[in-house]
Amino acid sequence: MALDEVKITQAIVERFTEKLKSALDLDVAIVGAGPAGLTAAYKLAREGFKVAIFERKLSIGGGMWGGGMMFNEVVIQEEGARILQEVGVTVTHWRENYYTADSVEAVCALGYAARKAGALIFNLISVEDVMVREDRVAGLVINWTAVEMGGLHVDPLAVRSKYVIESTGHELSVLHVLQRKMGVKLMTPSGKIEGERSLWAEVAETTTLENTREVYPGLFVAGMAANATFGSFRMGPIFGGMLLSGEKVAREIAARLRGN
Ligand code: 48F
Repeated sequence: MALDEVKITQAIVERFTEKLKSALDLDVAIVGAGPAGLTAAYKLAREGFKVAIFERKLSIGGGMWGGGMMFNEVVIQEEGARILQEVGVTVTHWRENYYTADSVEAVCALGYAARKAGALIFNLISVEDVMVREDRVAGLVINWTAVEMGGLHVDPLAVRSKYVIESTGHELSVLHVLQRKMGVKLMTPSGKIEGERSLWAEVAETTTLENTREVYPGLFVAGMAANATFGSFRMGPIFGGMLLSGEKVAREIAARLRGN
């Protein structure tokens, strides 16, 4: 049968529009498709919640893609290895509590698991602000990354969600906007973003989990963004904490959504 370029175009436009329409009213909107965001999306979608991730870049995976300094292997501890194995990644024991995985395989598997569980993943869309109601975050303000990169004056669109997860890594881009525009008191020791500290893997891995929590009503931080919020250390290319953080934030939000 003859191929019609306009039908190809129609198919893309219609299908994408259906996808975007179904993401306008969510249980959980996730900002950033790094390992923490992907794990959270997978776990929440598997429980039947309506979830979408918005990722600024063309590719998902955030800082996991490139392993350590472009050596495309990641290190995880036994606790985090369980999550990678759950989504089908081959995890190999190195020594003591160090396990390794191919970073490309890990990103692909996490993304595939999240999609197959029902989470929507939108790449090339940047979150430029949040939507607020009274003293609560009530959704996201989104725009094309191309608009952001071009510095174009184009108004954004909005997505409603019961909860937002910020998993934007070191950048912590959304919370910075909320703090700057709303001058709100965050649930941190100083009431403000505490800021990320230099490299200390052992402490950083533990605190990532402790810092994975609600920082403003309706807004949770996960992954490296959690440590940047609460003033903890960076950890370099060890990823167990990121995966466990995604799992924890999913568990806590699921409990709230179920009214527990
Ligand atoms: O940085 P990233 O991988 O965050 P993570 O899941 O994992 C951190 C590790 O990669 C590593 C580390 C631990 O071993 O220190 O850095 O916490 O992924 C964050 C994603 O968020 C996207 C960004 O492009 C990246 O893919 N992102 C950041 N700001 C926005 C955004 C935004 N405003 N809108 C949409 N996506």
